[in-house]
Amino acid sequence: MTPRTAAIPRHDVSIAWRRQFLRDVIDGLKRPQKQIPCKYFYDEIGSVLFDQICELDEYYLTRSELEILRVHAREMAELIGDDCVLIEFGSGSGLKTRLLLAELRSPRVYLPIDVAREHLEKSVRELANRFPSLHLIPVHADFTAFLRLPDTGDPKARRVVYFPGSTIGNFDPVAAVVLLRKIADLVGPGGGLLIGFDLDKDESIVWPAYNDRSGVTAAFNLNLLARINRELAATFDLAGFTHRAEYLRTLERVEIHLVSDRAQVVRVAGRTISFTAGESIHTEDSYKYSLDSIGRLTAQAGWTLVRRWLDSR
Ligand code: SAH
Ligand code: AVI
Repeated sequence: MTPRTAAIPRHDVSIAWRRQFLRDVIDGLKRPQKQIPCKYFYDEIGSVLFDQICELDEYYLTRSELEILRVHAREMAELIGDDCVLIEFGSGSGLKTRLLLAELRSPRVYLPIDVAREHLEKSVRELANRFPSLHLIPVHADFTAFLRLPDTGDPKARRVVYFPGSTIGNFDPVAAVVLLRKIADLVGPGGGLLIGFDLDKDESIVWPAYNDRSGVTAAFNLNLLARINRELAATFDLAGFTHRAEYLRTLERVEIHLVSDRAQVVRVAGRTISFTAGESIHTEDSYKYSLDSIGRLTAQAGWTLVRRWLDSR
């Protein structure tokens, strides 16, 4: 049988992506605390590494959220209602998507939005084979920049955004409110949001999730420099940088850095960037929440909490 996917057109909003990547990297590396936005982790290799992270014993987030979905997806689907337009933010491998789609009644159309093009295409191919009657519109875009969705031909259908994985935690609280407001605008009055937040927990659980024994998270972090070498003609020596992840409880976040092991100079697209020994590039934050902080954040963005589900732990 011919895979249905050959006929799935992708909606592409990634105009001038490379130029934006270069600008963000140069701007970020010129700051006193060097930084690179974490959305650039997800090239083809980074997406595979992220999937490996999700399978690590130490990375409790995926397991916990899958448990929540297995137990409660039916109830979630009932609250979403029949005939919805489902829009997923950062759909990744689509594993969590399948559990929700299996319970949804007659969804009109499913629009996964992701910056990782190859990953998006692969997950959409798998979904198309699993849900042959589902209307799929993959959207290759940066959801922080992206505002207009393709016309789905269902102006009256309820729009619901699905945003699992605690990807919201990769945004600082101000940016998170901006993004949640943007989602409210996207779904319109009466629309919905099903979102995953990682709760704050003991350091003995959080720290290993970002410092796994097999070094996959370190490889994921370092791949950012490899990607910059590949795509922006840079000269990062990966052996000269070390992954560092710390749980800064007072700031309610895990901070991830790449630390320069020695004084060194790197060229990026013709520009020179200097590092002192021990200087770092801040590559990601992963915020952890309390039930109160989730309530405050979502209320600030104009959302009313209808229901929440926790895992057994
Ligand atoms: N939802 C999945 C994947 C989470 S990983 C899960 O819960 O396991 C984060 C996903 O969001 C990745 O697939 C990444 O490519 C995507 N992503 C990160 N920043 C993004 C952005 N600004 N715009 C679109 N997709 C983004
Ligand atoms: C996608 N995001 C929620 C992950 C997290 O846990 O913050 C990304 C990640 N970074 C390192 N490990 C996983």
